[in-house]
Amino acid sequence: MITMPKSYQYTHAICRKPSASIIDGLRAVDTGAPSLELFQSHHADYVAALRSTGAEVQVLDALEAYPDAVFVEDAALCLPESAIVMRPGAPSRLGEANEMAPHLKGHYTNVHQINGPGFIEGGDILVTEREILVGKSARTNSDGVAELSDIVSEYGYTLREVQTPPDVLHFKTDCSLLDEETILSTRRLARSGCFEGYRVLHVADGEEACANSIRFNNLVIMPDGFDKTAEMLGNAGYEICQIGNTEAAKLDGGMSCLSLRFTPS
Ligand code: CIR
Repeated sequence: MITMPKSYQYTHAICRKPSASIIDGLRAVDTGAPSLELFQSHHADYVAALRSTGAEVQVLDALEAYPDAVFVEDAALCLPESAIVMRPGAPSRLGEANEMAPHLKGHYTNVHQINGPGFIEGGDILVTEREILVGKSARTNSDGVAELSDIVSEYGYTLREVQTPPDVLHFKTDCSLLDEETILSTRRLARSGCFEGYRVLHVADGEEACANSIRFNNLVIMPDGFDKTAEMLGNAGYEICQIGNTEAAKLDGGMSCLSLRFTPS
């Protein structure tokens, strides 16, 4: 029997439209307000790319009360057996998790919740075929990781706590899964040794901002404008799809942040 790789073969995704309040989204460095119109256009291209692989993509309405709610990945972790509603470490994003919970209940019988006191955001979680890596960061602390670990161990997963590099928003800001064995990573993250035992492909020097890409079914979806890395991945045999990301990037967002990707079992 052929088993499908659960870490990148998906039947479903959930996205959320950007809201006009996106101009108030969190950012480490202010490089100007994102344009809602351009963000909407990039978002539509992103949803179309997900759908082009045959997945069913649910696009939720914009949430004006939460400027960062377009970055749905941070609100939940979706495994085949269950969904786990996160507890974002950014105070302005805490309420996004409860907004996501009812949508997950539409797909899953088992929906768990991180209740605290710890914090954890989905952007710090990389699910590979063999384990779940969680980077501690300014948004994710040990208590949050421990609470998640207790939940996922019920389903037989091994969780490994690692460290997001200093001044990097999320663990997956700096890495992506490409296949069962392969991780795309910045050199600064790979240097920590957290990917020992995996094949690591490094993003090209100066193209660190494309480390946040996603493998979604047949595609590697990357932000546009990182041609050296795109060429390297193409030569390595991956099917590349590049999507405009200038507006999300102003808010430290990339390809993984814009969707929850899953195959409920
Ligand atoms: C934030 O700072 O929370 C948002 N402006 C960006 C979130 C990006 N999410 C992600 O990397 N998973």
